Order: sequence, then structure tokens, then C-alpha cells
Amino acid sequence: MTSTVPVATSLNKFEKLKAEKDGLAVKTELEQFAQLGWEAMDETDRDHRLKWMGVFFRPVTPGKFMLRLRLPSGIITSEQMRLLGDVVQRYGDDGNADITTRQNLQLRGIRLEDVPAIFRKLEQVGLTSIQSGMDNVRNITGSPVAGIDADELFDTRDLIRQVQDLITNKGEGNPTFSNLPRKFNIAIAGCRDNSVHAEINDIAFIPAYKDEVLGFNVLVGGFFSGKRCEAAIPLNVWVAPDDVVALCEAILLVYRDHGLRANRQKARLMWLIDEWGVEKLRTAVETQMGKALLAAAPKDEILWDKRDHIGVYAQKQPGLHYVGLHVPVGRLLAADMFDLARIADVYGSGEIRLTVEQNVIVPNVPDSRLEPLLQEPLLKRFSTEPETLSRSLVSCTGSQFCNFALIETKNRALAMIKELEAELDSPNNVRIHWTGCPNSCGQPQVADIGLMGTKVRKDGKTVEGVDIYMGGKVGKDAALGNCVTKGVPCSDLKPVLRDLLIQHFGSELRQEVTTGS
Ligand code: SRM
Ligand code: SF4
Repeated sequence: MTSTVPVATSLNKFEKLKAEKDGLAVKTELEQFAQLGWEAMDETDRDHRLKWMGVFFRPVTPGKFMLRLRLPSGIITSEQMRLLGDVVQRYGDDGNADITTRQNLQLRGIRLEDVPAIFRKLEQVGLTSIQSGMDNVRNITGSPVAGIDADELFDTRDLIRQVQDLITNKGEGNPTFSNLPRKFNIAIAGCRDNSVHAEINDIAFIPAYKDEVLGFNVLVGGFFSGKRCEAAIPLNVWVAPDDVVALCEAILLVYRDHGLRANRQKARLMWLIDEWGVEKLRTAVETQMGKALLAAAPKDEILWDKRDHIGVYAQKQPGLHYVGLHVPVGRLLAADMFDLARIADVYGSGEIRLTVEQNVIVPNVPDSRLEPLLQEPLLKRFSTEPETLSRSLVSCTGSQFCNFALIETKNRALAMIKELEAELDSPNNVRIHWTGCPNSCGQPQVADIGLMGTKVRKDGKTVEGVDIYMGGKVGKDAALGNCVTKGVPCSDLKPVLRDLLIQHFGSELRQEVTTGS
């Protein structure tokens, strides 16, 4: 089945480039691009269509591409991690990897001439990066402790894998879903704490009982963009687990064929819901599925605050534990990747999990292996007991690699948190999220304190600054935060954050700061 995208009379730049040649077409041209080199190849293929393969041209570091993988549920094996470590190690100081806010990995420093060989290796270890950028479905998120959580309601791993296999044709590429009106996010939660941020996905499944059968209530239309941010709303549908894949397929087909395409700023699913109303979307989805859907269950099973999974926790399997490590702003070097792979092999079952907070979990650690694991030198940097402010720090890529960025984020976030921790005693975890521009990849609207990059005027000059968001609530009754202060120059930010932490989050000035000693 191929796309039946309606022909618009005047197409925007992106609809035009997709109509001229499907993004997936570049899959068969990679060898040719590798021989031509990034400077000589067609610019539209380089800057846009390569993203259908997960290969992102970076204008900030021309010639050094970013590779975005797909890791359903954020699960990766030690073998896969080692291979990715090999890839980034090859690029020396240019190479590293970032854990993303969708439980995924992005590799940096990639040379185009190496892409065909890298793809052959990815395939050998069962990894794919296909359809991870542009107008495709992004990495599908799920509980990072699915299958091992002592309190989980439903192990979502297999469902999430099935949805990815549908969308990508088991990693081969699927033209049925490669020309959506815009990007698309799906999350499936089987846990009690909404660890997927269901509310900010275009489709989210959250656990709910109907007539004593465990299935999912369905939310739709959540998204962030520079123009508008909305939490997902109920579709008024409950599905049994067996219908999850078919429902995803039906919603995607309805969105593909009816989603708005004229203006890219108004193309996400919520804009179609605005135009149609949620009832019409529901009817169209039923027609697509060829069957009536049940109404949503009156209540869902998200009952807890969101956990961050950092530390040591007993698994549902007796005698086994998962160990959550804090990875500062999600940045990994090749050596860290090798070390994580070794640790997973030596102490666990060779599996590693990633979280939407850009951290790592090592599952399946037996009682007897816990102590030696906690003594590993890597845990001095990737701690199981980080300080309260560092613990919940999240940051998007920022200007180091992203050309949309209005400010530097990751390095600044780390430096700022260290300075604040030196000045403050902070008894509570405070979720501070940095994002380099209004696209909100760092999700400032879900944070206790969200910092969104902007440009501001200071002393007659344009400098880097932030808009401050507060009030994001996660877990049960999740709600988006709002902008409370606009345009704070980054050079003036520390005292502003210090005051917010003292006034709202129970932090106190350390004695040595108050006495000046
Ligand atoms: Fe994002 C575009 C990075 C999660 C909203 N995002 C980009 C690009 C591809 C822009 C570019 O080409 O430079 C960034 C790549 C920079 C780089 O070199 O790393 C980028 N987004 C990221 C990541 C890596 C942030 C991070 O540091 O973790 C996340 C990758 C997730 C993944 O594994 O696939 C990432 N982006 C998000 C999220 C959060 C989420 O999904 O929970 C959002 C908000 C939620 C949403 O999409 O509704 C998000 N990214 C955007 C947008 C705004 C979309 C819109 O509808 O307008 C853009 C711009 C666009 O698509 O036009 C964007
Ligand atoms: Fe880039 Fe902006 Fe997304 Fe940060 S929020 S990664 S700066 S697009």
C-alpha cells in the first residue's frame, strides 16, 4: 500500500520536496552519496531527505552528520551499545552520543562516506534509524522498566515493537507512513506513573480497566511547537491490548490522508482535531478500522507521581534489581558506551534501558552483583545518588549542534547547576529542563522550572537569554507549565534561579555562602 496524499494546489516547500521524491527513496542512493561527498550531492537530499534514514546534516558542523536511531521502549543490548561506541570512537573528539528525551540515542560526528558501512553494521545487530526524522513517527516510548517493574500493570515492550515494525516495515522502510503531514509521536504506558509523558504525544495509550479487562484509554493530539503547545485530549476510546497496533495504524492513515498540509505550523494532529472535532476523528478512525470502538473507561490507572528510576530498585523477578544511573544531560562518550556495555554484561543480563530524562538503567542485576556494581568507577560520574538539582536536569541539544538553537544549553545547564548546588542546600528534587528554542525538544512545559532559549537585549547588545516556565506537573494529573517570566539574560539567570529555588522548592543558602566563609 502506498501513500494517497491529496494533491494540494499550492504546496509548501516540504510538501513539494516530498511530492517530487519520497524521502525513503534515498535508501538506495546512499552508496552514491557516499562517493559524491556531502558538498557535491543534491542539497535537498542532503539537508532533508537523508533524515528519512535518520541521517541529519548539521549546518553547525558541516560534513559531520548526526545519526538518530530508533530504540523502541528505550531498550538496547550491550552488543548494540558497543557497536555504537565503535562508530563514535572512530571520530575522535568529534564523536559522541546523546540520550534523547524520547528514550533514544543520537550519534555525532558521522561522515557521509561511512554511512553505508554503518548501516550494514546496524542491520547485523538488529538496529535501525529509518524514518526517525522529518514527517515520520518518532521513537515510540514506553515505561523504561517494562517487564521488570514490580508494580507494572502491562508489559508494553512487545506492543511497542509491533507498532515500530508496522511503521517501518520491520526496519526496511514503509512508504505507507513515510509522508505524514508532519512529525508524529506515540507513547504506550503500562505503568502507574506515566513515565512516558503521555500528555505530550500525538497518540498515547494509558492503562485502564474496562469490565475488569486491562487495556488502554487513548489520548490524542498532544504536541509542542514554536507556535502552540497542547496537552493530549481523550479520544473517548478504550482498546484491549490486541487492538493497539490496529488503532495506531488507523489513526495514522486518517492523519496521513486528512491532516492539514498547507501550513507546516498548523499540521500536527491537534490542528485536524480543531477543524473536525474529536468526535469526527473518532468516527473516521472507526470507519478506517471497520469496526465500532468502545468508549473510554471512566478512570485510568495512572495513580502515582512520576518516578525517575535513579537508584537501586527490586524487580518483579525475585532476587533481581534494576540500577538507574544519572547521566549528566544525557551526553555519552565512546568510552562511556563501552563501559556501560561491559557493566550490563558483567552485572546484569547484557541489556541497557534509556529514560526520557536522558538517563540509563541497568536491569537484571542479582543481589550478589549489586555491591560490586555500585563500586564501579563509572558510577562516580554516572551516579545512583546524584545531588537533588543535578538529578532531574534535562537539556536539549542547543547551539553546539542544532542550528535552530537560540542559546547554548547542555554545557550551560551543567555549569549552572554546579554553581547553584555550591550555593544551596536543596532537600527536594527539582526538575529543571533547558530547551534551546521554542520547538521545546527539552520539554520545558513538563518541568518544575523550564528554561526556553531566546535572544534578549542587554546593555545595547543582543545576548542569549531564557523565558522561564513553571508549574509543569508530571505523572498522575499531568499538566503543562506556563511561561512566568520572559527574556532573562543568561548572564543574569543564576540569582533568578536561586530565588525561585528558595521561594518555591525549599532550598536554603548554604551556611558558608550566608556567612561568606
Ligand atoms: Fe526535537 C526538531 C532534537 C525531542 C519538538 N529536534 C528537532 C531537530 C531535528 C532540529 C534540527 O534539525 O536541528 C533537533 C536535532 C538537533 C540535534 O542535532 O540533536 C531536535 N528533539 C531533539 C532531541 C534530540 C532533543 C534532546 O536533546 O533530547 C529529541 C530527539 C527525540 C528522538 O529521539 O526522536 C527531540 N522534539 C523533541 C520533543 C520531545 C518529545 O518528543 O517528547 C519535542 C516536543 C514534542 C513534540 O514534538 O510535540 C520536539 N523538534 C521539535 C520540533 C517542533 C515540532 C513542531 O510541531 O513544530 C522541531 C522542529 C520541527 O519539527 O520543525 C524539532
Ligand atoms: Fe534544537 Fe530547539 Fe530542539 Fe533544542 S529545542 S534541539 S535548540 S530545535
